[in-house]
Amino acid sequence: MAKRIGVRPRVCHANIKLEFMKKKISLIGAGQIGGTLAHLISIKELADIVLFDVTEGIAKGKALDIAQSTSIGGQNTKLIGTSNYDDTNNSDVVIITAGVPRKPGMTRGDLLETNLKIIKQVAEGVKKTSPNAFVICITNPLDVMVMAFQKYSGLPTHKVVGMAGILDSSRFKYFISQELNIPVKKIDTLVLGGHGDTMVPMPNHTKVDGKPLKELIKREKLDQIIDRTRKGGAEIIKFLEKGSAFYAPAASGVEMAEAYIKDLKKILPCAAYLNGEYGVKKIYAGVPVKIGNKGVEKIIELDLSNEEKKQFDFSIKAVQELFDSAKKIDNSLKNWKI
Ligand code: A3D
Repeated sequence: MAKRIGVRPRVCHANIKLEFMKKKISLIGAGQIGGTLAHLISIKELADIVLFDVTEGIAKGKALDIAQSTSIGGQNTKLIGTSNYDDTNNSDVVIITAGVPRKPGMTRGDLLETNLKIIKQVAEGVKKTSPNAFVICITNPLDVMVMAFQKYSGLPTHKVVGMAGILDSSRFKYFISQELNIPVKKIDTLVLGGHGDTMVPMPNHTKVDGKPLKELIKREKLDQIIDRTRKGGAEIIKFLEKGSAFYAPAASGVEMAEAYIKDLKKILPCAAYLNGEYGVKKIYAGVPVKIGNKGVEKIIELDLSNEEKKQFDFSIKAVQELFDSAKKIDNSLKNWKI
């Protein structure tokens, strides 16, 4: 297959027609999030899509269904479903959702052993077929799965990121908008740290229509919203009984892919590799990053208050402890160096 080199003009017929080569996004895992990602990406015509799953029928069935929906919307997006990694060759972006989701009462850490094995298989497939891709991991437990993927695949750290901060921030923002009866568009906020119960919503860095959040909300109510944000995933799992959230996680993944493909240089909270930033070394955790066509182009270091730094460090400790558990499950993770 020809090497993809981004936008390339092609000449057709007698008239010179410039047709721009589309990007290619491969979705590893065609379950709830994978299918929703494919649908959103096709609606936006962001790229051609390969839906990959070990259960081939799911990938093929969803790809065909979404492809048929483009006849209604008129989108020019190609979709295929497959269980063959060769079909994902030379993807520009790979989004990983392969793995099991939580059931009611489970923590993300309970998924560690099962999903670690799956991420190892996925990393081998992606390394062989799309070593130059921008890889967004969504599989839980998020921060540890991103680290494991990076270590198994050997892809550069600025091209391997995790999706969590956008989702956690979207939940925080939504709850604030509901409480204050203000459109979400007018709220700027973010959530840092690991994607778990120790995540760090940042009220001091939250503005509502330009005003500091703390001037608009009582401490007690704010604490309730922070707690609900931290437990946002579990709240949905409890309602669904089977499976976990997928609409907002997929929308968050698409925002990251779009920032990369369109070189938007957007600042987004993502699980990124820290090598000294925020006083932390050799670990992935949620921080604001600039995403453009080189991947993670910059880690944005915010001034944290003492309390925020304490919470951030506590969250990092939780990520480190879970990664230590991963090393006990797979010895090969011990010897990896970034
Ligand atoms: P689900 O609908 O079960 O889809 C997962 C898919 O992965 C299934 O279709 C499986 O067949 C497939 N799969 C399993 N093993 C492999 C493999 N080796 N290679 C390729 N495909 C495989 O789950 P989902 O889409 O709801 O969730 C996927 C993951 O995302 C889970 O681990 C969730 O916990 C996680 N998740 C993360 C967030 C974050 O914010 C980070 C939010 C919500 C869900």
